[in-house]
Amino acid sequence: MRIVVLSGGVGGSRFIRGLLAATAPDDDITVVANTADDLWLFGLRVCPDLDTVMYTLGDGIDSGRGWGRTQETWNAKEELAAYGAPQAWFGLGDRDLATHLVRSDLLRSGAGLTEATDRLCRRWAPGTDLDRIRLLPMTEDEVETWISTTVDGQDVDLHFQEFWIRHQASVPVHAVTQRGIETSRPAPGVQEAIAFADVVILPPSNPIVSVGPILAVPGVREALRGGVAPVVGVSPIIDGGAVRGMADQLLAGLNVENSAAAVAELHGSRSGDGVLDGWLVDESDADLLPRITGAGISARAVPLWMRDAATTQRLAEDTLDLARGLVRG
Ligand code: FO1
Repeated sequence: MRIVVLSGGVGGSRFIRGLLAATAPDDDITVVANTADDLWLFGLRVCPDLDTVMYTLGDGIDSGRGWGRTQETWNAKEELAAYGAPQAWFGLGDRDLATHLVRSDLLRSGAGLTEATDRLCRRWAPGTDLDRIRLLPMTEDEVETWISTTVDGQDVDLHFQEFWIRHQASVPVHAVTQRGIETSRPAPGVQEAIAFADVVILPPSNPIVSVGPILAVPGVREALRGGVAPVVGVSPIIDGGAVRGMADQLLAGLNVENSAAAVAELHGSRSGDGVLDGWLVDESDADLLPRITGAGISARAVPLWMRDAATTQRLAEDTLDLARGLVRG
């Protein structure tokens, strides 16, 4: 089976682990990761969602934090703070720093982000889950999510990472823009992977800043809508709250109702001008099923909490099961 997953960082990576447990070794899994979280930091290109997928599947992740490296130290970060460096708010770990140095070196030498990602994965893949997937950036062009907000009475635009890390998503969200998205192109292999897929999955990643940007790269929606693979998503909202991160603040800032049904409607049904064929909600949201099916999206209520390997594998199996029932002619 050929599976494509359009993934953000933490939630998407956890789901992919379950998907690997739920599939056979000869199943072909391509992960298209969000790159709109990326930022320039002290001259280095940092790609949080690509790194989170790579570290999680490559067993280098600090599973407590859900991002960054295990056995991490923060000497460089402390020294940067001592110098009063303006971006010292970013959690730049000493081990993680090596990833940004190697990637930035590759990019400077003319490699695209796809090749740079491939080169980094060669270290992590052998003998790990990362070896069973192909990790692609959504685009090789620079796209960044910026948040229009108000800080100390001043209207200001913040890079998403500054909004999330420095301000802990505690400032108001007036608008979310993906700078550069209009002229971005799908990375090599993305449209082909979607065209040849048997199923495309939207895992429980943030709909605004993780899945949203991938769908917004010109050509991706068209590939999904034109492809034969059913597109099935897993709600990142359970019982009116984000499972993790700041999806609820972002949805509220954009006047999108904080519910599993509203996110499904945001992505839209393929029978309309959207991309979804199926949508999974948590059992606590079963009352939303009629609203979702009414929007032209097949829906099921299943346990959505990824508490451990078994529940995560079960969620992946439920996702594939829903997709099997939707195979399109
Ligand atoms: N998240 C935080 O909450 N604080 C941090 O200091 C932080 C640093 C960081 C460094 C590298 C990296 O790959 C991810 C990092 N993240 C941090 C997570 C990151 O902001 C989010 O995972 C995504 O960008 C949003 O999904």
